[in-house]
Amino acid sequence: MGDRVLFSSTGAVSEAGGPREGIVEEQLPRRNCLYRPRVANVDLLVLVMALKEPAPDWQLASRLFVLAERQEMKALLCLNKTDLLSADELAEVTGVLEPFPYPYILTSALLGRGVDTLKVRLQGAVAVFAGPSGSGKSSLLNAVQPGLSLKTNAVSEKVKRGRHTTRTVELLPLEGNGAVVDTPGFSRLDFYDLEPEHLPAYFPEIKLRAAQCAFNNCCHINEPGCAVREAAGSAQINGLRYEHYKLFFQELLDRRK
Ligand SMILES: Nc1nc2c(ncn2[C@@H]2O[C@H](COP(=O)(O)OP(=O)(O)OP(=O)(O)O)[C@@H](O)[C@H]2O)c(=O)[nH]1
Ligand SMILES: [Mg+2]
Ligand SMILES: [Zn+2]
Repeated sequence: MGDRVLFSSTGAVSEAGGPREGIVEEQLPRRNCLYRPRVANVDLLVLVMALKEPAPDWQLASRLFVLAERQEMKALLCLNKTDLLSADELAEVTGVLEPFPYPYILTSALLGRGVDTLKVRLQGAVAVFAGPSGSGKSSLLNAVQPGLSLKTNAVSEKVKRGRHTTRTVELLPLEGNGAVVDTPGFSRLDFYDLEPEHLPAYFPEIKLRAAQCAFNNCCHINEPGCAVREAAGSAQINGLRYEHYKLFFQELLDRRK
């Protein structure tokens, strides 16, 4: 899905207003390709994370952003269901997230908050919506373009988790210019064939700082003179993001053993 092809039209129109008939001459090279879901040529990865019901999973967010970096996709975070939080609770969350290396939008699919900003971001792009089940991916897309009429479902009363409502992956054209892919929710994400040494390149804020480390092969774990470790928890590097970096680094090391 999402592949670009060289198409020569034979001129005939199949049905009234339907697509033109023709021949697919050639599949053009893929700029990138996500494996789960399988979508090629994605410009933008939109991670939809609910702030409540279900509770946000920041580690999963960091994992997905590593994937986006590896695929050279731009990334955007939608913090959804803001209507379920008080102003104080919201300020607390955004405080924990600062500094954050990716743009984020505070949204409420229910109230329409942030939807116009999201619309602007989606213009002219092929965007994939990803995130946990029940976070509101389909609801947000319906708010962006009501004609999509995507199926949504209440999260379970008891465990406050989503019910895996979206089950198929579909490329949906947007009014104006652009397309979106709604995807099924997930809660686990694996790093395929990633070497621990390459991990710093996929944390933009770490990559930026790494040039100032005393050793140029610094892994930013416990080396002396590590500029990354020094900056963690400051205005340069979010402390939580650095914890995720260390966790992923160890995970990749353990896997190699
Ligand atoms: N209060 C509130 N509820 C929301 C918001 N966005 C979505 N919901 C509700 O959350 C539930 C899950 O929404 P969905 O859009 O189905 O979630 P999803 O991310 O597409 O879930 P899957 O398809 O299972 O991955 C629905 O009951 C929505 O009405 C929001 O901004 N605020
Ligand atoms: Mg859905
Ligand atoms: Zn370092």
